Amino acid sequence: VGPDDHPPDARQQIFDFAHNRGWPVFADIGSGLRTGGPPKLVIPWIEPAFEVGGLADHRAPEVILRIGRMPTAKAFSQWLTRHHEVPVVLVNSHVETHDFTGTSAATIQSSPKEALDSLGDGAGRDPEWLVAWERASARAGHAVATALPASSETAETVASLRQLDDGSSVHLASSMPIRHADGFVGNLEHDIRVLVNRGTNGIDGTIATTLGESMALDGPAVAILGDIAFLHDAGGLLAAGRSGRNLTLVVLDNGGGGIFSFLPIADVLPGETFNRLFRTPHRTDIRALAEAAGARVHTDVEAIQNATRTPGLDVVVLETDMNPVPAFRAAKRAAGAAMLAEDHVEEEAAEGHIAPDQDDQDA
Ligand SMILES: Cc1ncc(C[n+]2csc(CCOP(=O)(O)OP(=O)(O)O)c2C)c(N)n1
Repeated sequence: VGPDDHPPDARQQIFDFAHNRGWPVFADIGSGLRTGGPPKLVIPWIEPAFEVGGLADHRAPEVILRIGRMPTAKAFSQWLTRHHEVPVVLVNSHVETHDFTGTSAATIQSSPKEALDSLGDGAGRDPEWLVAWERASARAGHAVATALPASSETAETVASLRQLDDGSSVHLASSMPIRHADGFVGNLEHDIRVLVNRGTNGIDGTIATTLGESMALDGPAVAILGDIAFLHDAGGLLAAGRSGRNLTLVVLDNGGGGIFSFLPIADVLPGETFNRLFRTPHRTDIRALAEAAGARVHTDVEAIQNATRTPGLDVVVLETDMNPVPAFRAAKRAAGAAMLAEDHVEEEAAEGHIAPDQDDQDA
């Protein structure tokens, strides 16, 4: 299930549909299906599961029902293009097709509710298959919890989300915040609303968008965004400060565009050239800028919960490693290997047949 605004009744229907058939639900963090204590058939580890040699290669599905936009996890769209033999039925209530991989065998142009109703009851149920996925998912959660370096921006994103109270909304910005959260926060007990802008994936207007979200929704509004996205919307920051809305902006300050470190060219160009042309480190004092907009400024993740409980604008600046790649890959490898354990493929996992470096993300 991809990132989309699925209403609560559609979410419940997706859970029921999957439960009746014994299917796992691979849910993007932007799908709304991973918060508020979802059932364990919701598998949040899409990136490691669909990696080359991951569990989806060993337990390949006979058919995929893809609901909504393309999930964020790069490994999933790459898996689809490697597995043309697996038919994908795309359920899509939008006019656009959202199938840039060109892998859908059929499209049902309707809401998930109508589509699932039309698919009838769950003949051919295989409970063992679902249990195997659920157990693999639990193992992945434990593996990620121990494999994530504490100070990495992946861990900071996960910790930030865990600070949020029920009833909050959180905007996950392009480029890395949504990927950290989608990949490694797992399922959340907290009843928070996750908002993402998938499609053009621009870094522009992130603060203004979050301000708009805070006006449309009740409860505290939060954004988790990179330093470049923050600076790109300095005008939105000033408006947020003037608005009087309860807004908390969590800035992952990795000194530039962290996503570009995933590009193959990062390994080829001399560091200085790569920085100048791709990473584009800024020299702006983020805290001073936030204070100029009237924000209270904090520098640790524990400040987030209190900030969301206090009216007005708060900016939490978390300084992280310049290169998010090692922690991201370490977590993915650990989760992928844990999913494979117990599934008659331990030897291959131990031999390192999970390809670690297939995750060059599209900026
Ligand atoms: C409006 C716009 N301009 C340029 C880009 C290309 N772009 C993609 S990611 C990125 C850097 C983002 O840096 P930052 O906000 O610090 O996030 P990080 O990659 O570190 O998570 C840029 C410039 C874009 N997506 N949108």
